[in-house]
Amino acid sequence: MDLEALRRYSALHPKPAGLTLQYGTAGFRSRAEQLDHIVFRMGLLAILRSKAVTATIGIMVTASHNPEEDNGVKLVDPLGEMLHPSWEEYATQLANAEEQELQKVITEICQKAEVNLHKDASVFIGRDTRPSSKKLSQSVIDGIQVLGGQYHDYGLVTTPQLHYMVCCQNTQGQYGKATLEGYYEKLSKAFMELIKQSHCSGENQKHLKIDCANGIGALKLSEMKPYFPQEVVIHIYNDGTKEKLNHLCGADFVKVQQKPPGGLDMKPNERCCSFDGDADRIVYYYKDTAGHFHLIDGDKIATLISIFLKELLVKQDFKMAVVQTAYANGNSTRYLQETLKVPVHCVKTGVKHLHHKAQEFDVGVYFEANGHGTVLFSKTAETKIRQLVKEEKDDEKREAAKMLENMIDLINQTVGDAVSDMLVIEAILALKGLTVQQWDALYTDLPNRLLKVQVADRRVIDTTDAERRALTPPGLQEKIDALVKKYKLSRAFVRPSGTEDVVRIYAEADTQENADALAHEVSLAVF
Ligand code: NG1
Ligand code: ZN
Repeated sequence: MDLEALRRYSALHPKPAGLTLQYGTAGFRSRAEQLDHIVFRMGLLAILRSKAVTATIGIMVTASHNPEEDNGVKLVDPLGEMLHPSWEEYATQLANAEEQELQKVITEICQKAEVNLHKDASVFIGRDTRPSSKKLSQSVIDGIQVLGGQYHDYGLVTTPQLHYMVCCQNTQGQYGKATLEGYYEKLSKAFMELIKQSHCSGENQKHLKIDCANGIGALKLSEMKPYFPQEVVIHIYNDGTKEKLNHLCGADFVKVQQKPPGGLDMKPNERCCSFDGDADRIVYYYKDTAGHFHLIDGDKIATLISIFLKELLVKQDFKMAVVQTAYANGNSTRYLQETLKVPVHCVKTGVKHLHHKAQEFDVGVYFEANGHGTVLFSKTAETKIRQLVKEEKDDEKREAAKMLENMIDLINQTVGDAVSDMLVIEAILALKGLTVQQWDALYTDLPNRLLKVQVADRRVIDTTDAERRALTPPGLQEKIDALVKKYKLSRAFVRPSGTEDVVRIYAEADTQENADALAHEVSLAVF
């Protein structure tokens, strides 16, 4: 380790006195001006991680759906997954070390994680469109250079594109080519193959309006446009040329506010969707002829995909399951279990938990209600499907296997991906001849409300049972139980956010008034 370089560069990226941050559900998130030392140090950590696992590691500068003034950084592990939980603690230690302790902390990490500093290292970097992202990604490079290693800066990319690149690189191209063209070609080819098998699609069905949250999604969709087949005509709104990132628009705004984004003019029955600021989430919606807004969230996306896959998998001996979090609408869980007869599992909030659980099945569909999700196919399932495409004699079965194979190639299995998910959804709607209204009508969401409140210390709330029950502070769960009992079809829970300094409150009940009242009452109980 070049100690002189470490001293010199860390002095250029000083840690504000008294600031402590934690590697949370989505890495580090904070006001951008507090993050320079963090990203520099994550550059250091990415090199250590790369040396530890002898693979390329990704580092993404983004704060997703959070306000434009915020920023964040997270590391991407070799197969495009989130950073291994055992390293989150190292990230937090390195982030919070005083300058004079940096070398000691690095040495400790090397000892604990058996990192050989003489090994090669390689890091892929990406960033979103925030004004602060470019400078922060330069600081990442400073960190990389201090410890020495190769890097490739992809510049402006969506979060899932960076995950894809890392996976391609570490699988020697088996997952695809680690370039943007490679990504566009892989997705568009699979999409075109899939919709070749569809029969319908009137003129109206072709059009899709997309709110890009004034973020990176707009840029990347524009780049991808030449690859799109005529069957899909996309119209991009909130492209970042006029308004601020995530301001009154984007998937998180639409989901939490349960209303359409600004900047998108929606006619009755038009199919619309919103990406979030780094294009890893998507929600759909439409307005009916009476002017009522209908949200189609991650739960309904998971349901649509499950229906489609279940039909194709019917003759295979594959185990399929859906993974949700406590935020999943109660009626989605009921529909999946009781009508569709698909096993459903509930895990803690955070993509890493969903992804991990979904890996247990041949086909694991996971979605957060907020629209972050994907489908994982086990190696065995994938090999079998690809083999059936080549060898199956029965035409119908071979066609089904072909569709599954194209689905495998279309879905970004590394992480939730708004572009890939959108193409999956568009393909399924076309193949099944479903309108957005028919999709929405699969089940009716229970009225619900998501609130957030600021408390002195959100960590006083400790939860259990996939965050559905509070263990501490004492007495809180009993109060929530008593409040829930007052309403019909009701459910409520609280948990500390992993990305913001707030406590989140979720409530469901038979009517919107009751869901709102229950959420409000629970929020008062939290203080
Ligand atoms: P927190 O802030 O921990 O609730 C939010 C989302 C998560 C996940 C992360 C990462 C909700 C209720 N929570 O986490 O599901 O997407 O952000 O972006 O939507
Ligand atoms: Zn995001």
